[in-house]
Amino acid sequence: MTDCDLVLVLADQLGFDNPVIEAARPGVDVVLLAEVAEEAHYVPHNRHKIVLLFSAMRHFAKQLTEQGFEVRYIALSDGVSSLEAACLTALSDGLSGEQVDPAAGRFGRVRVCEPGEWRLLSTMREWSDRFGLPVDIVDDSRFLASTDDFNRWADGRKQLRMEYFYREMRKRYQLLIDDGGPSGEKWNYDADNRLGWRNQADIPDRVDVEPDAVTRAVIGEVEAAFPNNPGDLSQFRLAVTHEDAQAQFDWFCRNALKDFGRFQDALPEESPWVFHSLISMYLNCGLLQPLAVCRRVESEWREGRCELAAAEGFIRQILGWREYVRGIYWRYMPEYAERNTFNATRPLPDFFWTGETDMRCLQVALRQSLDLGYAHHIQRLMVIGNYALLAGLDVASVCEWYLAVYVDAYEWVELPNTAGMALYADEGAMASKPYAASGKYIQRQGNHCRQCRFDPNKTTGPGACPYNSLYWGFIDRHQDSLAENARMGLILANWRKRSPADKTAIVAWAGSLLEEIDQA
Ligand code: FAD
Ligand code: DLZ
Repeated sequence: MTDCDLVLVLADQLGFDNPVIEAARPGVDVVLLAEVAEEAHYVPHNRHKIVLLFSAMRHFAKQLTEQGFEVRYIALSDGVSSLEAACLTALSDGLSGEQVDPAAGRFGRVRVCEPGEWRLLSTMREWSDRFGLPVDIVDDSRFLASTDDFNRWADGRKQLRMEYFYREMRKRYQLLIDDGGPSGEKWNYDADNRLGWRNQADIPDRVDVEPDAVTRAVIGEVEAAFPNNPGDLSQFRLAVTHEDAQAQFDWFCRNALKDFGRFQDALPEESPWVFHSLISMYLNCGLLQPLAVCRRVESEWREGRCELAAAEGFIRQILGWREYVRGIYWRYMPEYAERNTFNATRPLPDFFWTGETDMRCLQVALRQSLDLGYAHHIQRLMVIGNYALLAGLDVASVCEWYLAVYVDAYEWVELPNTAGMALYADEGAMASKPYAASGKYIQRQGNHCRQCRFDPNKTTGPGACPYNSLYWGFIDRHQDSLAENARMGLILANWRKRSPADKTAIVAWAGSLLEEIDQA
């Protein structure tokens, strides 16, 4: 058996902290990167995502070569269908004959860092038999809590709640900790981070990354190969290298972090990104590292450049939520993907793929999601997700839509956020209550309603904001199961004390809206 490893690097593992890259030996092992149709087609990925990954892969391959690695790069135009086929192609390099035996080639072993999706992991577990070679699937050490860490924390708890996990993580990494306790003596500043948008601050213009020659070539190839996928590539401005991703994050720290906290939940009509960081797509594919990002934001606070509420709010998202959702995903997969608390099965309306709806907040959020592959958290949760929850849209279809549309979407992070947080389909594993809200919430958080033909102050009749009756219709439909949740008590009591005539009218109006969705 030869000593040479074939080291497979997936498109979302493009960092030098990838454990199989850390262990790879220049001059001995061969690193394989492969652009393959199967990964690009299993959902209709946003073209921004495909361009980001393919261009970042090509840049990373060049960096690896410069560091002395032998790199085997399979491009989309090579027509290799799957990651398995890509491995077989590379394992068979130099072999000839009709029945090529990969085990007879130059490699003694395949190594890969575990993927971020159950689908791919279960396939990879069969590779060793198929290749006739050992296949090492190495733990993904790029996260701040391993799946074992998370399970140790979770085992024996009656309920899992992000807040308690997050506190442990703060202590473990000594982030925002002073004298053994939380900096500022509070663990969580969420209550300071919920301002609605009333033009209180200037939203800074983002600094674009101009596509270089590699990216321009990839854009052309992706436009030709994926003509029907969402994504307006004339607007592609993402970083595709570690340096440019770092520069984007530096820009955020200098220009937007100070306002990130208070406007974290704001819904302004005039900006897709508000004061958000736009780094999830880089963290998720390895162009930025989560701990470095958190430490930098802590130092911005310690050096007086932002308030504690902004730094804590930001660090909580990465050290808390990002790690927590990954823990939930691996703890409960594969059955997690089958959960459907409210038996929601209504087909996804076509406007999810076109953005053609008169509900202004939803139209803005859908269009930017389709065109740019980006929407900030409140758009994903309280505009699109909330609509899907209230309308009882089919859980699997909604999850597939989220996985397809966003540049940062991989199942480990998309599924718990969509099925768990937005749709409450996971029987409360992620969230303590459904994030259901009426049009009043959307009105409070932003300025979309001013340009909308629907009135958030009306619940029934022509011109009434659909979120209102759908909200009460949802509460009415699920009142028995919601009654088991103490946090829903007040809302249920409000509904139950309304007059029978009111309730009948609202439920009937909601029913007519649902029929419209079914007939569209
Ligand atoms: P910021 O608001 O600037 O936050 C900073 C960082 O915190 C993000 O970059 C991200 O890495 C992390 N973060 C914040 N919230 C979460 C969260 N709930 N879960 C995990 N990480 C978080 N995030 C993804 O990375 N991929 C997804 O596919 C994805 N799908 C989502 C689906 C739904 C229904 C919802 C409600 C949320 C989803 N999120 C997802 C989480 C969050 O909306 C995005 O991470 C965030 O909007 C990315 O924009 P940003 O980088 O500007 O984030
Ligand atoms: C998302 C994606 C796409 C579009 N294309 C590729 C690819 O051609 N090659 C590859 O290695 N990975 C790709 N990916 C990312 C994988 O789908 C990702 O590794 C899994 O979803 C697990 O997170």
